[in-house]
Amino acid sequence: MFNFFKKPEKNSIAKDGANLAQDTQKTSFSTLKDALSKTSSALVKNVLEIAGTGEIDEFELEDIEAVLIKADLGVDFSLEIVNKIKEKRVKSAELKDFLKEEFSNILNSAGNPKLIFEENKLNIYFVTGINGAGKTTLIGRLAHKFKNEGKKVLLAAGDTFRAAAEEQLDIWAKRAEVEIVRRDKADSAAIVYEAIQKAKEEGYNALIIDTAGRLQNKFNLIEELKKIKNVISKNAPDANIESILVLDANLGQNGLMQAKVFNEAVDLTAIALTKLDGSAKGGIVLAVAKEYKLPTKLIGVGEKIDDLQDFCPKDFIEAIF
Ligand SMILES: Nc1nc2c(ncn2[C@@H]2O[C@H](COP(=O)(O)OP(=O)(O)OP(=O)(O)O)[C@@H](O)[C@H]2O)c(=O)[nH]1
Ligand SMILES: [Mg+2]
Repeated sequence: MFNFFKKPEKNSIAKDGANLAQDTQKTSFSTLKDALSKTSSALVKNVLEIAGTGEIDEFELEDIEAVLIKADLGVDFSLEIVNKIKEKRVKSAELKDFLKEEFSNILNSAGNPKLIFEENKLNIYFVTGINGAGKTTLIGRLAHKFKNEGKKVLLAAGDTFRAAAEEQLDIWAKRAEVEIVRRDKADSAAIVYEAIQKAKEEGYNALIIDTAGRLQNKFNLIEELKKIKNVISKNAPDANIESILVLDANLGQNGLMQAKVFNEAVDLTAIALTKLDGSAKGGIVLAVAKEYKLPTKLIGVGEKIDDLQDFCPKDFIEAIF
């Protein structure tokens, strides 16, 4: 008979631990796979279907190019891929592996996809992006994640533009149980200055800065971002700085233009792609990697507090193929 009181075997606890780790991994991978299912059909499934079997002919190549462009890979990159298929005489049966390798190469060439955190240093995460991209939500989730990892986290409510923006960040601060610097209606660069001083004096190791959503064509708002950037580099010259552009995956190609404008203003080091869940335009990850050599480091795959994932190129490729 089964004995409930039997002592666990010596290594069964370790084994359960391993299973648990595996399960967690599996869950986040299946969340990723679900989130990317539309991107996968738009990008991979459609291309493989067009290629059919045997040789890939001229007409099929044209259709493949159209599908790649429609899947937000960008015109140049799509053309480059199609030309390579032609030159290398890739056959239908080889197409999947060929694309996997091309996509992996692009993602790997964009640089380290890991969000950098340096121990014994102040780490500043400067978060920018257009209205509604998902900045504040991302900051709340990042704060929650950092807090769980035992980091001392401070938020700076640098969005003094939109009504109730500080209040929204405050709610996230409470939820994540982290501190916040907010001064209603003050100048955002002044708030960032104050937050940096506090972070330095009180030994915080992660400062996350929220900024106002802005259209990339609004000159004065972009100027304000440059001002904040100068405050950071002047007052925290030794800090590790990640300059993160938050892109809404649903906007697809428009993200490329945003990356250009924000990169010129604040020297981006990372992309965070939100709302991948339900979007068919996840191919934008490849386009920004190709065009601007900007690595995607974080992805939003749902609306829950835990639905922020570190971006892993290998998992992304596995999930879409
Ligand atoms: N489905 C989904 N929704 C998300 C994700 N990230 C953010 N959102 C939603 O997008 C909306 C806008 O998010 P915010 O974080 O307020 O965006 P923001 O960039 O701070 O916007 P502004 O402050 O107006 O510039 C909210 O309703 C979020 O719940 C995601 O990964 N998936
Ligand atoms: Mg916001």
